[in-house]
Amino acid sequence: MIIKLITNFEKKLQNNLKHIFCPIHLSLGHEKVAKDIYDTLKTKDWLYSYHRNHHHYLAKRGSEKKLWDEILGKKSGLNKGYAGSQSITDARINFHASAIVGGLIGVAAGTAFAIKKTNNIVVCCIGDAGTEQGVFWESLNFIKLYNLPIVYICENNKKSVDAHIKERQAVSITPRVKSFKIKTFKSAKKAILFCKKYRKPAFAEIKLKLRCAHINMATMTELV
Ligand SMILES: Cc1ncc(C[n+]2csc(CCOP(=O)(O)OP(=O)(O)O)c2C)c(N)n1
Ligand SMILES: [Mg+2]
Repeated sequence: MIIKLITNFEKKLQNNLKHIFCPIHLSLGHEKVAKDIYDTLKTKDWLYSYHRNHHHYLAKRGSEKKLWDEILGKKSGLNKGYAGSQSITDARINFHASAIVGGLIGVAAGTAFAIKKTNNIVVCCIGDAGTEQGVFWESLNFIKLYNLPIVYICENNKKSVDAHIKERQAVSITPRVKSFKIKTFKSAKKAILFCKKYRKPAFAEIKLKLRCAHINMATMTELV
């Protein structure tokens, strides 16, 4: 059901590109992570996302209508049409996304520190290129040191724009995360359930294939 909602939403965007003047990163192929988020996270749990975020937002039970209007730059949009697709925020459901690769990794760790004594957890989704930001490794040290209730989910589609992971990374991601003695998983759902039960940090690397272009963007000629 949620997977279908996401797939239909993204395909509808693909069919309306001529009305969209912000860059959009569709999540076709990434839906299974969204399903795990939908099945496990509560409204008060925190979800941080990145430029490819529509599936995360809809899985957090965000408003389909407000997201649609936002991407179309309307006043009725989630952030009054100012955020576009990439940097959306919905404080009502503790959801934030950023266009900056790795931009919210440290914020997520800080949030986990702040909410440690509540019953809620923090989930932070990143792409494989997110692990190439130094803040990711600094944050792993921090969350392990303070044993924080946070899950980093890496959606590894092996690509950073057009660069394949083999051209960018010398060593696989999960073994490096394991060296921090953080529990690692291949399933987002299992990682989230572990974090909820033991209130300890976890990491999940999900290998995916993106089933669309990296980005869709109206050309400058269409804009003028
Ligand atoms: C700090 C920073 N550097 C570069 C970019 C340009 N950029 C936008 S998307 C992207 C690729 C990101 O790849 P990944 O995190 O694996 O996510 P994917 O698009 O594959 O889902 C890059 C380099 C950016 N947005 N922010
Ligand atoms: Mg990628």
